[in-house]
Amino acid sequence: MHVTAAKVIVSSPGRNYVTVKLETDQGVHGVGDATLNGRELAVAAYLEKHALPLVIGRDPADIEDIWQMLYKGAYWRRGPVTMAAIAAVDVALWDIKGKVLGTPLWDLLGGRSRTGTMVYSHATGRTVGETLAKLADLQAAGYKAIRVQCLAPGMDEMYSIPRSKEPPDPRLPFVESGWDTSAYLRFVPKLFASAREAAGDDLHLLHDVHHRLTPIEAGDLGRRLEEFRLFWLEDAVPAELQAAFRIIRQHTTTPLAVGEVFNTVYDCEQLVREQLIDYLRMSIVHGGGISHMRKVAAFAEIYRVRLGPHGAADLSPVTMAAAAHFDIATHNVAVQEYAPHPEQAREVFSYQWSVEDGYLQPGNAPGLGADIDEQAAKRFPYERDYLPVSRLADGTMGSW
Ligand code: EZ4
Ligand code: CO
Repeated sequence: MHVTAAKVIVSSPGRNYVTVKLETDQGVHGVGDATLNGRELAVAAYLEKHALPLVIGRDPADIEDIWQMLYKGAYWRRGPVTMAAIAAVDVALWDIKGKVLGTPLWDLLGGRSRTGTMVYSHATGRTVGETLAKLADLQAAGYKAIRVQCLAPGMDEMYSIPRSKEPPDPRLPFVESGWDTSAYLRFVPKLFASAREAAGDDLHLLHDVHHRLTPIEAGDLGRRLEEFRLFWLEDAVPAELQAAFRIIRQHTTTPLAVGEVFNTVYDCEQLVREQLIDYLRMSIVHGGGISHMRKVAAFAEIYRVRLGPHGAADLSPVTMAAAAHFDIATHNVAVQEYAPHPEQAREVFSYQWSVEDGYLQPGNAPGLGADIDEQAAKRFPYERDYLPVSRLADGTMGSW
């Protein structure tokens, strides 16, 4: 058996997605997600011009060897563009293997470790009232874990809060100005006092700081949130400096999560080995695919670190399919982020996974149980889009 064609499909059904499709001489094909939000075409070019020509003619059964060939053979290792490209090929190969063997991926990965993977959804609002109303709706819909985000007083825009106005020039990043650390730090404990009171004791509450604090500020926030018993505090600081988490750990027992931007195990090696975090947020699409994430999970398991993979809407339904299989099979997965995709994505992607009563289920179709409709994808051409950038009140560039 060999790969006869390898395509990159870039489409924008509500937002941009980059999808790899591998075809074989046996008529079986596989798909993988390569979306890197705001830098989509770099991955598409990496795949089209450099990686995919190396995959054509190979036996798709040899997943590990193809992974190693793409990783080591490039000489230039790691990085989000390279690893998203490798991930897409890897997932498509696992999809083909499952279809050839007539087996869903969760079965190939060792069978079920749980009956369903708990997901967390997002309660987000511009006011506390609006946020608590969403929290109540999601709780009523059966979610067991909910991330709570709300605009702090005095700010008019904030990450993950719906925009109040559109960018002045859609070709440029939307500038989110006026980030005020002290207003945010004063506000968040009040928000969680209200959220815990409204939600009761059983619901898991999460919060994402989105890389905005210094280590000592993060330690202070974590300490003041302890009484509200968060499931986790995410991305409290930018994580290029893994040792920074030692400072946070010295000050708080609030569980810490980080890693949605990590690409390989080397990005979290110190965090895991020193047990500086409780949850690792790496995803299949940005973490080198199923093959690399299996190694990451096994390494984390030794140190009692659990996984809570990234699952924002910029991770396509194909990544969510891969996650559904990986999560149910992997012993140390604790929770999976889940954000609904734009409605038009259903016209381009078909998939078997589902969220039922707050749990993610992979379905029983052979392989991934997900596919792309190439004709439908053509109706949604790529649209240039950027992530916002953040500025402090005095105009200094901040972290987003
Ligand atoms: O900002 O997916 O936890 N989720 C997040 C996301 C990320 C986006 C970046 O593309 O922080 O909303
Ligand atoms: Co996040």
